[in-house]
Amino acid sequence: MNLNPHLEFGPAVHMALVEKKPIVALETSIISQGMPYPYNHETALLLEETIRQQDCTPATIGIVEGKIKVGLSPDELNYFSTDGDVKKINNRDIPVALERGWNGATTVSGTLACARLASIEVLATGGIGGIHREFSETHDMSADLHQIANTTAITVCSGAKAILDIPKTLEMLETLGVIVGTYQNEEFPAFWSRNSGYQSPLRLDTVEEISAIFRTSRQLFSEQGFLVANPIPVEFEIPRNIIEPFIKASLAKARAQNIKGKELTPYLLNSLNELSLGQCLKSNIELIKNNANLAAQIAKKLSSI
Ligand code: PSU
Ligand code: MN
Repeated sequence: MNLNPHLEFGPAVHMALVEKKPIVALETSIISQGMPYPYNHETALLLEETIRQQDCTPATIGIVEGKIKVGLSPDELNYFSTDGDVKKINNRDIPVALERGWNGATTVSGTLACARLASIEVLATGGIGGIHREFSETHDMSADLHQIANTTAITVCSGAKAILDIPKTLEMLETLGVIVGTYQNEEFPAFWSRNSGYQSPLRLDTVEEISAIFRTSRQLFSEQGFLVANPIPVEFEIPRNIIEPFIKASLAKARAQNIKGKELTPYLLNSLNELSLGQCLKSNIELIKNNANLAAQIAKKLSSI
């Protein structure tokens, strides 16, 4: 057990750590900044339930009054879903949030940093942050990429959000030494769509194969990230030609209103959801659920070997 004074565990996570049972970490930025109420709250509960159904323990991670809470309580999940003042916390913000006693919803980078402190090796999310399409002007590249590279953990996602520059994001993941593979498909997925038009560096067909590669990586290197891209189930996907005009319109609106930095991702997600009449949100929920399910299978496999 980790005795780091900044960490607090929910009772189920505490038990699972003591008994060395499989655990899947979940981020909270997707709840507090990524989805509107009440869908965010329903999704938070659904993800935890999906993980429990695989005999794994969910650990939804956030910062509560200046402590890293690994395994939020039902009341805390409700609070993170409804309070508009919960801050978006990436990896660099954690010490500040703790020192100032904030409540904060962790992004993938923030959640991975906390999961590592708690010795949790598998995380499920929707889409990771990456290199934004206007990178050459803004230099906006999500902190997720560096943190994924520096954490020996498996991040299960549905690729990078299609609002990003997917080929540049893939290039950067290679530069940073991250193992990247797509589950049961050839192409790297584009979040709402199964295919991005870009080949994935690896195709991964089984949970056994994923676990074996991770184990070997862990034996060789103290820090190497592993990104497993899990395409959205076909019945919930939004074809690229349908979503792309919505993305272009949302990016244009963001530019006109000078939306930048931390606000950009939540702004674009919200705009896309409006333009697609809720279809983006529906797909988003389905793909994360699918990722939580795969992450739990991987965590189970890892704990059995
Ligand atoms: N995926 C979603 N919704 C989200 C995010 C991802 O479907 O809200 C969040 C994640 O927490 C991710 C973050 O880590 O957006 C990336 O934000 P930025 O581009 O500011 O690094
Ligand atoms: Mn950014």
